[in-house]
Amino acid sequence: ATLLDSLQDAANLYPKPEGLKYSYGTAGFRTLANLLPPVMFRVGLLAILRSKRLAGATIGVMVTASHNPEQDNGVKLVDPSGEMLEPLWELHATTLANCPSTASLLSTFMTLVSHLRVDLDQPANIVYARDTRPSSPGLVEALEAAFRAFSDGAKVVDLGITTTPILHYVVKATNDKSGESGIPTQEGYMKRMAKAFKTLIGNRGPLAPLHVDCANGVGAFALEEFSKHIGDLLPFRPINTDVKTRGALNFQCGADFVKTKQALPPSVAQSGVLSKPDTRGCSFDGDADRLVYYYLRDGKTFRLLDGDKIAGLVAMYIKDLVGRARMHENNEPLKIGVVQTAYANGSSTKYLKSRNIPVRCVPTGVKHLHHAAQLFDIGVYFEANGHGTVLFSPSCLTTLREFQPDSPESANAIKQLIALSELINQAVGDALSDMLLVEVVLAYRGWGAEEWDAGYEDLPNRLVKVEVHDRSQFVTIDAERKLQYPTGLQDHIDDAVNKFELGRSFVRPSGTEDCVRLYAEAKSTADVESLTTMVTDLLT
Ligand code: 16G
Ligand code: ZN
Repeated sequence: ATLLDSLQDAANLYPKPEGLKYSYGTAGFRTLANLLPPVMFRVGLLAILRSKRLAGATIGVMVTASHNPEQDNGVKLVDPSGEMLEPLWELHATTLANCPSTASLLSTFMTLVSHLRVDLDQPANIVYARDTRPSSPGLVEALEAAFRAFSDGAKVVDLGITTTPILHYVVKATNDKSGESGIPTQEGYMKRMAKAFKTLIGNRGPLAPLHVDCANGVGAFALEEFSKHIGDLLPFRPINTDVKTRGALNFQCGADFVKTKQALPPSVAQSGVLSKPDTRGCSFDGDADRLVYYYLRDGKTFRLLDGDKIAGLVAMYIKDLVGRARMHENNEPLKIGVVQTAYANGSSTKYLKSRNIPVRCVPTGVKHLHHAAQLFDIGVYFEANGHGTVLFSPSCLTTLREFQPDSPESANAIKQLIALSELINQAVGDALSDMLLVEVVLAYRGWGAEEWDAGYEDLPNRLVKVEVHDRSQFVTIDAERKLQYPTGLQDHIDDAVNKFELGRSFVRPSGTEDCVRLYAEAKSTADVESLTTMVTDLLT
């Protein structure tokens, strides 16, 4: 049979339900799992086209809906560098997903082949993985049906159940033939991180036990696997590791719960483990690419250490190491910068700027932060919600490797910077790797969570969802900090904001839900409440 014949037979098994409109958003396709099989099939086709277009470079496919409820699922593609799919191709994904019939799917497929100049005789290489959702195996089958339709055999590797960042890492490492990105397996990743972690902790270990909320998701496996590689250097106390019980994933736990509710997961609160002095805990999300920390001040008051706090901690640490490396005497000084979104707490931005760290603001979504961070020699990026990582530019890595230190202190700092670049996932933020990074900095400073927290005090803030008639009417500019449309609305928001000391507020359409989001911050809690009400009233 020809390719079109086998595609047709396979596609007939995955008809698109009528009346649904799918869209490849900030986090790929994401919706109720039972609506996704046709999408999976079509994503499989696009993954193959993308790989063939890039002469057989390995493309990643991740099946997950991250922090969303268990009944949701989703899928996203990973480009050969380990980054998110190129935006132009997101549109092709949406086009394929919405073809109403097999006939239109096949003709659209062939149109893409010719418009994108895909040579179908090229090889295709795909790596895919899924999270712990009960719907994931069925969705993976739909994906595999697409792969099988190519009789010349797309070469596929199934990583099974693993985290989003591990999949990104494997894609990047598979394509990096220099070997510098590491061995392209989960084990290769764990060993590389463990080695770097040991170098960075040096003789400061063993560290005090760390409580880790795994959101009842795949992070539990990654954590368990990693702990085998470091012995008792950092003893983990895992919580919410139940990946079997239906409905447990992300339910009343995980990074999104903690950040949104600004509270401990009830399971952690009830266990009482954080009430002892000098304890700290952290939460992953359902696919382990988000991380937040917390502790109880005086054993009682919940204190959140979110992505902003992590960025501040890490940027100051790297600045310290770069200073101690004393590289500036023969080289251009390394440029360290931090990338945030409009959601970053105003106090965090001020904290960094007052310490001479350049800060850039970009629109929401990992890919925007990632690209902006690549413009620095060492770019630290974190969303307040806990997505983030640190990128070392290729030239920075070369400079570090070739640098001839003139003192033991400098040599040691260089060694630590190189280890850091191996500890930190260079493809995408990883809760596991970010957690180790935080632990390294705390150990280096001799700090507990409380000392870390003391760096600055968050301004009181509120984030609310507002249902509007048509969110596409809301168009933002200035990295989402201002509205261009609806005309005139921004002036009214500005008037409201100006009534409050340290007031700030912005409105943006959500990229993942049918609503707009309103963020407000101000000097006091009462002011934030008033400002939120005033801006909400402007929207409804
Ligand atoms: C997606 C983004 C996340 C962002 C969130 C905002 C990725 C991998 N994920 O989950 O970074 O914070 O969307 O959602 O880019 P919103 O547009 O609904 O506010
Ligand atoms: Zn996630």
